[in-house]
Order: sequence, then C-alpha cells, then structure tokens
Amino acid sequence: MVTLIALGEAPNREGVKYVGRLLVREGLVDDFRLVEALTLQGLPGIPEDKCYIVGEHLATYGILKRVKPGRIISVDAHTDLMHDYLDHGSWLAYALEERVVERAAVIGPVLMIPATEKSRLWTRRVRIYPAIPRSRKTGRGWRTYVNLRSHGVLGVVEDARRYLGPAIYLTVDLDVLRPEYRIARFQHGELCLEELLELIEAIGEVFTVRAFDMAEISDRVKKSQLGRRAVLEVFQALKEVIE
Ligand SMILES: [Mn+2]
Repeated sequence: MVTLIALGEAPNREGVKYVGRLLVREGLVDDFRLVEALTLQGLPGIPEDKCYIVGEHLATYGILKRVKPGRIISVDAHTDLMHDYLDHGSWLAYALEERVVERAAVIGPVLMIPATEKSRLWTRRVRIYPAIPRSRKTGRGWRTYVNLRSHGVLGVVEDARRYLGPAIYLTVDLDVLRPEYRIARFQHGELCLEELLELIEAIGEVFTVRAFDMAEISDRVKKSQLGRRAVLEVFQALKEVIE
C-alpha cells in the first residue's frame, strides 16, 4: 500500500493528491490511502506503511514518530536542521533532539549547512554530505565535508553506512533536484535526475531500507513535464529499494 500525507498549505496538499492520481494512471500503484490535514496536530493517526508520499516535509516528523526507525537518511537540498520552531526547515533537528531518531545522515544539501561553531543549526548525531564541496570551521581549523562531487556516490554512501549501521528510513525531498524540475515550493538544489537515481540505487545496495517517503511535492509539478517524469522515476526507484 502507499500512504499519501497531504499536510499543510493548499499547494502542497494539491500536489500530493495530483501525484497520487498520476501514479495510479501510470500503473505504478493500484490504490492509495489519503491522510489530509492543515497542521501536524490535526493529522489523524498516520497508518504504518513502507511507502509514503508527502507534500510538506514536516509530515516526515509525524511518520518517524509512527515508524520509529532509529536511523534515517534524508536526501534534501536543505539540511532541515534549523532549531527555532518546528516546521519543514527544522523537523530533523527536533526529531534528533527528542530522540525520535538516534542518528541521521543528510545527503545532497546546498543550504542550511553549518559553517562555524557558532552556527544556530543543530549539529549533534547527524552527518552532512553536501552536494558540492563545503567547509566548516572546527577547533582544528577548516575541514571539508565529505561530499557528492569530490567523493562520489559510493564514497558518501559507504561513509554513511559506517556511521548509521545497516538499517534506515529514507526520506527524499524532491527539492534536491535542480530548479528546472519545478516540483517543490522552495529553493531547489544541485542534482539532476540521473544523479538522484544513482544515489537511491546505491543506498538500496548498501542499506536495508525499512520504509521511505518522497517529499516536498507541490502543485507546481502539474505544469512541469520534467518534474512529473522525475516523480515517476524516483518513486519507481524507491519502490525497488524496499522490495
Ligand atoms: Mn526538506
């Protein structure tokens, strides 16, 4: 079964429902369950499942409370490690702080990456693998993050495997794709579809993926041919990873 979580503002809720219909029309799923609410508190119970489709990325926080996976990989253009109030830009910080997850790896971000020790971003029990080379200031001077461009998909995924152990929950925020895919409401990242598919495949080879979500879908995807193709191919790749 596939569970759609249409949470938050109308563009996200519309986008999720549109993608649900698209997946049925293209024969990728037979049917789906829909859970809809304006706020996280308003969500009725999230059913336990292996496949979720999510608009507002905050829904992943709700899923984690239900699935309790312990370890998570978040593929995202943003680290979602802001630490001011709970929303789509901070859910991972709160999930870590509240021990909803014990350890996390964020792969592919270009934004919200801690650069100094004074950063107001959450930094504990999380490892960050940016899309392109980035540095942070530590007690021993500037150090470069292990990143996709310099270390390759395998370099990153194998490092994450040593850090996280064998079994994970996987969330893929589609804003990790470049701006021309026009899927998410906020700033897109640096990956092309082929790079994202290669990353998902490598994660599937190296980890046991207990469940996944595909997140940050908005109604922009209705008018984006590249976006629709990406949604279908990423969903297919994710399904293969848990089968
Ligand atoms: Mn996100």
